[in-house]
This record gives sequence, structure tokens and C-alpha cells, in this order.
Amino acid sequence: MKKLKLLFLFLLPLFFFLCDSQQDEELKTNVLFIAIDDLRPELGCYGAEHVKSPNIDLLSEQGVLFNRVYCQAPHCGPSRSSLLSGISPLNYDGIPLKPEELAPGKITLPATFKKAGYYTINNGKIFHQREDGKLAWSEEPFSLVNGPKENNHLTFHEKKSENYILDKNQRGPFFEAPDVSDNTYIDGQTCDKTIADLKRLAKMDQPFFLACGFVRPHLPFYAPKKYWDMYQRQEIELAKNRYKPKNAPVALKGSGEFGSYHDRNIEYNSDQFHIISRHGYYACISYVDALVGRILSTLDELELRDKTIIVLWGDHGWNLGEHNFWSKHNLLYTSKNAPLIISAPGYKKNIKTDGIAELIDIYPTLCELAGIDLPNHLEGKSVVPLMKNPKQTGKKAAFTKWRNGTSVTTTQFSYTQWDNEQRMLFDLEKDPEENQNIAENPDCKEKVKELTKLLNNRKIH
Ligand SMILES: [Ca+2]
Repeated sequence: MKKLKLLFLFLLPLFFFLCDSQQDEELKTNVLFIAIDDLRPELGCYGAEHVKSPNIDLLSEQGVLFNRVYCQAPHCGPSRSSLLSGISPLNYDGIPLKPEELAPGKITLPATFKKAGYYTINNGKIFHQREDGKLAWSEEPFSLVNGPKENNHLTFHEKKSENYILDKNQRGPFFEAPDVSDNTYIDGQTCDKTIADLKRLAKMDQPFFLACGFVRPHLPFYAPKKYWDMYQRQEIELAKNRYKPKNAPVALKGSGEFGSYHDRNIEYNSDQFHIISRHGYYACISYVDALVGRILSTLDELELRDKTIIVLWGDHGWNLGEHNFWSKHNLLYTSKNAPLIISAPGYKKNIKTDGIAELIDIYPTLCELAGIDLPNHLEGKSVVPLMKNPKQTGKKAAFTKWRNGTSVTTTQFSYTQWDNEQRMLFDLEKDPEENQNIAENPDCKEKVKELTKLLNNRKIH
């Protein structure tokens, strides 16, 4: 008996040691957080076979792809502020470009991970501006986006681009295709830095939250020639609905973003303009896709895949010539719908879900996946239940705000109202391209009433 007691006393510290090790092991689920600016869900894995995105497609096979995720604002700054602070801008008066404006004093997503003992790194465009949310990072953010002109994402490398400088802001043309290496542009440099960080982080005795933000396919469409060459220009299909929706309210407008770049003497919204713009957007996607592939290969080489949650997201949708609109900046479905893929150790793979989610849900989701306590200010809801059961319907609705308009998306409808009492309603089942506004149809009176109530209730809370 005495021997047994001695053995027990001898084994007790070992037991606690093992428990501790177990806890350490549990803490060490890293996060690789990949943001792709202005990427709409038009990728191979989203059923767009004409877009060459083999690496992101492969990631989707290793995780869960969300078909119905909606941004909270169709604009970089406010969408990122919302996603990273976990608060919707729906009740905010104006357009909050920074998380400090939208959610003063509230802890951001990367800061929550830092507080939980993670080593946090920011490469490229995560927050809209390099100085935003700065306390979240363990090191000075690596971002050339707001840096000196020769280094930022507007820098062109094709000789003839010099002939196309816009007088008003000295920006270059809206596209170019020079024969240069991947790391000539900022995204290639962001990729190189991220790969070097992964190698460094793999040796550290600390879990990491590594954020990597690419600026393409955001305008201007600058990508190495080889990515343009992946597409035959004559095979590029244009939008079928190059006209405004029938009965569109005056409040529905396009974005003026293309006006920030020189048009290279190509007439806006001409056939040639549509073709080149689509070609440029796709080339930029393939460029970023190749960079994503290099990062994921490094993760595998370092044998970190089983210890890392990977989330890949876009900050909002994009109009690629539908309704003759370009870029984001309105409340059409194409502006609201964003891509999201989450690959987490131990979770389902090669799964797609139609459950409704919002970008503000990423914050609580990552906390739950990593086993970190949620700050109590969060407005989003974890999508882990959807990852476990992708057939669930998810949220009842998603909410988006742009200037004085607010919008709600349900499984069947997209409804938007403006402060000036204009409104638009689309039946996404019958009219997925949103070609006919039915808000004023007598048959839709009850539906408009129901969706208005849903929207106003969300606004109050
Ligand atoms: Ca953006």
C-alpha cells in the first residue's frame, strides 16, 4: 500500500505536467488570415470555370466554402473596420473608415489574439490604412500600400504607362501587363515577406496570427504579363445585363472609382472597355492566386497545416460591368456578396454551404475555432455550426450599409431602402441578376413591409 502511495506521489507531478502540455498543445492552433482586396466570389471553386484560381480552389477542397456571405459595407475601409472590430456600421452615422471611428475602445480581432498569447503579424493590406489598429500587432506592420509612391500599389512598371498619367491626381492607367517577376509589385513582396515569416514563426514557441493582405484585384489592374496570358481576350464573356435594372430608383448609382485612373483613351463602358476590364480583373485574380499557392505550399513544407486555421476572405463584392456598373459602392447583390473559405484542423473538408453569414461573423468564428474567449462587444455570430452542418440555413438575413442606404439579404430577397424613401426589391430566385426592381409592385407590398421591419429592427439593435 505504501509503495502504491509513493508511486502515486511520484506520478502526480507527471500527471499535471501532461495536463499542462495538453493545454499548451491546444493553444497552438495558428491562424493564417488571408485578405484579398475587392475579390468577388467569381473563382473556379465558386463555379466560375473561366477564372483560373487553382490554388484557392485547392484550399476550398481542404475546407468550407461559403456561398452566401455578405459584407457590412461595400467599401474597403468600413468593411474592414467592421470585420476586424466585430461591429456592424448599420447604426453608425456616416462611413467609418477606421475601426477607431466605428468602435472606439473596442478590442480588434488581431488584438484579441495578441492578448491571448499569439504572436501577431500584419503583412500588406489588412486594416485599410497602415496606422489603423496598430496596437494589434507584435511587430511594425509590413505595408507599402500607404508608403512612398515608388513602392505603393499604384506604381506602374510598363514603359508606356508613363504616357497615361491623370492630371488631377497623377495616377497612372487603369491597367498594364508588363513582363516582370511576381515580386515587382507589392503583392509579390507581401507574399515573400509572409513566406519568410512562416519559416521564422515555425521555430517559435508561440502560436501565431499571421495576416497577409493582397491589394489585387483592386484597381488598377496591374499584374505580370504571364497572368494576362492565361486568358484569351476573345473568349472573355461580357455581362449580359449592361443596362440599369427596370424601375431602378434614382438612388441606385455606380461607382466613380475608375475615374481615379487614366483610361488609356478607351471609352468608358464601350465593348473594348468591358473586355479589357474583365481581362484585367481575372489576370489580377490569377496573380494573387499564385501567391496564395506559394504561401500554402510553405505551410505544408513546414508541416504546419494540421496546426493552422486558414481563413481567406474578400472585403466585399464587385460589379464587373453588370448594369454597366463597375467596382463596389452600391447595394446590389454583386457588391454585397463576398468570398469566404475557412479551413480548420479537424473540420469538414471540401464542403460548400448556402447558409447565410456576414463578414462580422469571422471574428467570433476564429475565437471559437482557436478556443479564445469572445469579447462581449461582438455583434457577429460564429459560423462554426455551419462548418459542422453545412446544410443549416445560417442567419435569417444579412445587413449592409452604404451611405444613406441600408440593405437586407435573405435567402430569396435583396431589399434596399434609402433615407429619401426610395427602395428596391429583387427576387433572387426568379431574378438572380437583379434586372427588375419589384419594390413598388402591388403584389410585393407585404414582402416590402416584412423586410422593412426586419431592416429597421436590426438598425435599432
Ligand atoms: Ca476592398
